[in-house]
Amino acid sequence: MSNSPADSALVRAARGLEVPRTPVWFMRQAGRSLPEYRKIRQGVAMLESCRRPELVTEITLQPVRRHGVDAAILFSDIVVPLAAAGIDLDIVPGTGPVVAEPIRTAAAVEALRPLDATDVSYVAESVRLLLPELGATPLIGFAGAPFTLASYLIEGGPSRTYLKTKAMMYGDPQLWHTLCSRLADITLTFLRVQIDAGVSAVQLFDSWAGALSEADYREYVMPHSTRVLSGLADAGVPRIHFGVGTGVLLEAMGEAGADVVGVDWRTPLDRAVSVVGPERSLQGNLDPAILFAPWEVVERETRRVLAQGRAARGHIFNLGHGVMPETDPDVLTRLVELVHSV
Ligand code: 1CP
Repeated sequence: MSNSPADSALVRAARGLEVPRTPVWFMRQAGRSLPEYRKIRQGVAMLESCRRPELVTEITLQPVRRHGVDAAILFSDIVVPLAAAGIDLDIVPGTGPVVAEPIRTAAAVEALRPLDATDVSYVAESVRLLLPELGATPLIGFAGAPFTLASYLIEGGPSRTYLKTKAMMYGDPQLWHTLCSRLADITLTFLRVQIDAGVSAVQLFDSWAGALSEADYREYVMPHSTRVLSGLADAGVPRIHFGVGTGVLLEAMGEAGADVVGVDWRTPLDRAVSVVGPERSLQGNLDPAILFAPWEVVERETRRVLAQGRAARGHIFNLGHGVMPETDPDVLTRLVELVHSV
């Protein structure tokens, strides 16, 4: 077992197969919590760094080397395919993605062009450089789901309330569905590029879908995420579907076509199992803020997550959301050792 990425603990747990130990990786494991990341990123803008395969390779490998995690996640961003499709946007330090001309009209939606695989050839190249370096460690590819991408395009940047997003969703459902349908096409192309280049699993990030009720999620969002996930059903790699604050959406997010449902820290994994059912695995869900508590607390909470995860057909240990930049990387390394020892 585990001499190829396709037979790794991560892929096996995602499929509900037996594993020698619970696989663990961290969302945002490559990033500002690592001094070696901060150093190598000096003087290179975020989007530019995503377009340099040698840099992507090095940054993607950093947390694997340092922490001994069971998977790498490609260093990129959910807005990379949008920029590649011609949208004028930037990732502003301390803020996040900022869109020069937010998309709020039919004309703007019409102007959104499809993504061609050649627009993101640097992503395929990065995956190809990474595979021999990673050996048996699986590489996770990812993309943003239509709702989360739409929220950045319509708001023009990060938002707390999603007011403009919801204004379009409720006020002009036809335009909303046209936009999300185009975003689903972009996401599907972006994920296929990564799968064709050799990633072993994919994660669809619908980080902000938790802003919606279940009924609205099912009506306005789920058809588009389902098209993405079901479009990859025969691609041969497990599909992880994640969002934050999605306690009431877990059932629908599983139904959308996920092999693994990602759960944030608010919903205990044993409760998530009773909602998601026995046909899917779970990923999660230690509160990233717990890593700032004394080690005894980290250990107690980690053991609780692992115990609750046993209710699932397969469990991939992760945080409930991304690593915070202020996190002590040594705590992450110790956490990986703990998960492997239980
Ligand atoms: O200069 C920097 O270092 C900027 C910080 C940063 C980093 C390291 C951003 C800006 N993106 C990234 C990389 C990134 N983004 C990864 C790398 C792989 C890894 O996990 O190690 C991934 C998976 C993402 C995906 C991403 N980008 C998501 C989904 C995951 C999540 O956190 O929910 C989202 C919502 C984004 C948008 C984004 N990009 C960057 C920021 C600060 C944000 C969030 C802004 C907001 O609050 O809305």
